[in-house]
Amino acid sequence: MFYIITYLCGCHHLVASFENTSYKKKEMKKLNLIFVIGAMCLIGCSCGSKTSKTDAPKVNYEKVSPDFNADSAYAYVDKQVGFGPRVPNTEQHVACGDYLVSMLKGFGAEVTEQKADVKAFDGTILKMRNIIGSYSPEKRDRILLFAHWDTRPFADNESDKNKRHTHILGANDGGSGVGVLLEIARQIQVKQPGLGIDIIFFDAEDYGAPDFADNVPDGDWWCLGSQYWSKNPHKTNYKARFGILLDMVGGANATFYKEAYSQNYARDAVSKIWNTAKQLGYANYFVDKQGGAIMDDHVPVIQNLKIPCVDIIQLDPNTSSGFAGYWHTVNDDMSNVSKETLKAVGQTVMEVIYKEQ
Ligand code: AHN
Ligand code: ZN
Repeated sequence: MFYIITYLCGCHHLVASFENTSYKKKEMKKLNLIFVIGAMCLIGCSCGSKTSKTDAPKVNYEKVSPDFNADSAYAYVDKQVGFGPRVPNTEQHVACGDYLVSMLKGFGAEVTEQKADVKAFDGTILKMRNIIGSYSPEKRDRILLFAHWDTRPFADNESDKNKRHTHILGANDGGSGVGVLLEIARQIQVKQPGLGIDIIFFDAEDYGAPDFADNVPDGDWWCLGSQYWSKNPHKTNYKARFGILLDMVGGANATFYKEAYSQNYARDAVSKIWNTAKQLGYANYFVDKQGGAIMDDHVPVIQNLKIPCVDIIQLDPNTSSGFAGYWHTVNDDMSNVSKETLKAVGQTVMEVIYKEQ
């Protein structure tokens, strides 16, 4: 099987260099004091909660964003999965799309639906539906947040051939990013960040040609919804300072490496996100290393609208696909969705957007 994921940075040698740093006395005192306060806080925290040491937010960092509620995000993922697979041209897809529109409206967003017929690799005409929720649409300075909401019509990574035509549930691949963004929408309604925010749920991301398909014409068959929107944005001259794509952000113990297109085209935004995650105590999830290049919804947005975009996507260097073992299988269900991961991603993204001036 051909995977678009390519590990551009195959340098697995860790360069651990401990510099011979000489601190001035005053700075040493300051550090000691911070250490003592830090230790006291840690003792205090460990008595009162079960938060693990590595996941505990850094004591010397004061977050500015509201608390992201992972129970709420989890419930939004579960609700989507409850519709069944959300494959374009199915009634479950229509029902889930209606739910997403009503949720964004309920959270006070200005909602635009973008419907179009797009052609899939096998000639099928897909009734595509991009769903856009805007906050403070009058503001010029904006941040774009996006995720795909459709799920794959093939479980083509199943070892059992008979299962490869099954529509997948897409709890992680389809549900998780949308669940996190719905919770962020709920939070924005309560407290507006300084910049305008657009949340886009892209359709038809995951209808790419499976390996078992014959005579697939040349073309870009993935990311059909984001290709369409980036060539026909809902507002003329649409611009955003940067974009953040959430794809497969619910897996237990997920690792988010710095995806290569993001690193090349949105280096500053990548640094912002990974540094913020570290400050919040989520460095275990947001690994400070480059990952492979993934053809995902951020690529058309970068190419067609020149908006620097970052893909937060779970990469696993230990699997042959580069993604989680249940990726594009019938096992992408709620059992693989972790509230801890949703929290790490949701809080990090919220902190980034509320910090932005
Ligand atoms: C490919 O592997 C071609 N694209 C990765 C993007 C993707 C698929 N995200 C979810 N499913
Ligand atoms: Zn997928």
